[in-house]
Amino acid sequence: MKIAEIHIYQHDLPVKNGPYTMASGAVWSLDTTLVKLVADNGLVGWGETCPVGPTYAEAHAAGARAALSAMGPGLIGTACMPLTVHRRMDALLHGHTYAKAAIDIAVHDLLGKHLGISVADLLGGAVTDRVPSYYATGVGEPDAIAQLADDKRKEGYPRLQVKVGGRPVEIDIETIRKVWEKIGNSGMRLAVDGNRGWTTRDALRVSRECPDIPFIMEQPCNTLEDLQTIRSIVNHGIYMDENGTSLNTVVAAAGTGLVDGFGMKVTRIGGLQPMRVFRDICEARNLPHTCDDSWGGDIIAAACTHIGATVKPNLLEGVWLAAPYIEGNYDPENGVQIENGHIRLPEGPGLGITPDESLFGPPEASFQ
Ligand code: 0XW
Ligand code: MG
Repeated sequence: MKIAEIHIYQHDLPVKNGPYTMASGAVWSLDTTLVKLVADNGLVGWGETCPVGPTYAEAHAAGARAALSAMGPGLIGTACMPLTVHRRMDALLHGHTYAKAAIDIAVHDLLGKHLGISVADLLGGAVTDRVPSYYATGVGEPDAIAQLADDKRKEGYPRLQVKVGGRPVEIDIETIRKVWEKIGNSGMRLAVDGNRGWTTRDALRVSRECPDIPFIMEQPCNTLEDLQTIRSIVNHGIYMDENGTSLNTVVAAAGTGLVDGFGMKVTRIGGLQPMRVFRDICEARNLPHTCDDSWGGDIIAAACTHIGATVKPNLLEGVWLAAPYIEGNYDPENGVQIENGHIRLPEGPGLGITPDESLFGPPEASFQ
């Protein structure tokens, strides 16, 4: 089975009750990119990549489509095998993993359909069909975030991620304390995500002023050097998110004990092929991690859920989806949903999603 056609679509995803606010800025609507691959046997596979605005990571929406268009002609005729396709993409363009991920996801969808198995089984085998999610708040007022935490606990989420940073650290400390007053005795796990927004001084202060609250600090500061600086002087576990840009960084961070776990994005690492390697590195080192993406609709949501379903349960920190912030689904029948804080693994071969193509309009670029 070979790639015969590539179609690239642009689609807007407005933020429900927006904006969504992080230390790096507020977003009102996200610009997502969809890729449709048609194989020489007529089968169709879908991929997606959706940076959460231009300042969260070294990725932006128009950049994804430019990179995909640069690679498009050179991918026609390539065998629909994940590793083969990655090597071909690397021969055509250096870096730009978040764009390559859309092709990678579509190849997994195609291959799963071809073999008649789910993407989770292609990735090693699902261990569950009910995948735990976690809820991520935006940066907000302490009382409002504490109330939201309580609501999400009642809804059944096993884990909460509270966003902090980009404002006086005293307000972050007040928020953490108020959230813990609500969820402290419930068993709900807590991550505090600085999204690179704290100085090392801020991280140290938060850790010293909250010694009784067992949260993990997710990407508290901007750089790897910052994480090295605070590693031995804070009393809280540290997870890497935005700095985990490649398998090379992950191997170094896991191998040197720089972090206690990861927040990982399928598209940032380059798609499901590198994500399964990341999963296995984490399992070898006994490191917990999430399986997320920065944003996106049903295609991304399904990809994250399929890989999440294969993670050793005690190491899975949850699969985050943008679904609570998006109106509607691409697939009106089998769209991915979060119910009681958990996600049902889509059924059927491949990703198990059949998008309503009419939502996307005509492709921005096509290659065949
Ligand atoms: C909570 N997320 C998974 C969604 C936003 O894109 C940010 C991200 C994170 O953990 O940084
Ligand atoms: Mg994060």
